[in-house]
Amino acid sequence: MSESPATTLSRRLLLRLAGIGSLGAAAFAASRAGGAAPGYGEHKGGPHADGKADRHAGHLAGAVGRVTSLDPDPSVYLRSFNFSHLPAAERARFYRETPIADGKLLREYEIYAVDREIEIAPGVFFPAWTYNGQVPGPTLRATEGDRVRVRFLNQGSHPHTIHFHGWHPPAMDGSMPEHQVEPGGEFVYEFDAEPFGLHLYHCHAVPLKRHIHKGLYGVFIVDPPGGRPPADELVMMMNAFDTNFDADNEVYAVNTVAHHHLHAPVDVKVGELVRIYVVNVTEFDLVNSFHLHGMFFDVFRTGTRLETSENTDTLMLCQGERAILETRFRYPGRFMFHAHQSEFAELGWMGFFAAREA
Ligand SMILES: [Cu+2]
Repeated sequence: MSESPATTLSRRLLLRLAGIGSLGAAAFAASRAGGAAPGYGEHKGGPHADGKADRHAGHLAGAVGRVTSLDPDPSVYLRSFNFSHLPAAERARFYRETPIADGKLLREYEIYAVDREIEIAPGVFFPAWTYNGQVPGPTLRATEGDRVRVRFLNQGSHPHTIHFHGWHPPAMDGSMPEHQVEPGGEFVYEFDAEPFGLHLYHCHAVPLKRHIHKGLYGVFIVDPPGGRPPADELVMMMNAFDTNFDADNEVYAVNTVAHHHLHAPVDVKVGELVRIYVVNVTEFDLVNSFHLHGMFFDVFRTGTRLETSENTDTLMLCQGERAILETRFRYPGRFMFHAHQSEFAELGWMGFFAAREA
């Protein structure tokens, strides 16, 4: 959290190179982008008669330009559960469900680790380690009491594991030296899904902070036996990237791509129940937070109770903590959401909801 002058310099340097942030980067980026309007909002800067960019343009926060590739697309990840974004035939390769006793399901997954470069901000490519080629990994979802069987194949260049949060015996923990799956190897994790709640999974090979922050993490949702009330459901992983490997993050986001939801607001309907599964996996910073403008939400910490414990507009989460948020949009229009750590917001962790009349 505290920054040495050298750290600050490297962050600011990267800001300029990436065209992110509010500190004078706008003029640089506008010239690079052929004068396209930087960032977002109604207040657009433009060239003055003397040819210099309007200094007000520098007041805008947000990534300038767009990433060249959205694969995977954070807007798709947002509402994808158990590979639901894939065509049926392709999905069946990675996810199958089979009825077993007492109305429960056997849920079988194929998860593979693979090295892959991903674009996390315009022009900023990160050499990620991924589950199934995506960061975060696919969202896995079961109902309490279901049997979960995950075939894990390590096609990456380093030893990896999958460590699930939830009840399971030690042999399924994916955390000990003997649990490491060597490149080319595989392992089958199997356990009953419990307790109901919002959990996560991540690699637990050493050094742990490197394996997690490189991208090996995903969301694991366990629904209560009776389910939750119908809602528009969204998954948001608060993550960040140390692009110069100095154990400090340069780019922040929900779902990997800096400021993605400034350009592609999250569509929601006025009056409809919206449920957000928020997980913090941010490495190197002690806390992260979720702040929503113009409204409040109910909080279900770890999702392990059906009664809310809190109603707020700002939620703080340590690494590994998570919470289910529920709210209804009262008014149509744009609502900003972001980390309440201003620096994180300016470095990518900021977006919009766009609420429309149903
Ligand atoms: Cu790993």
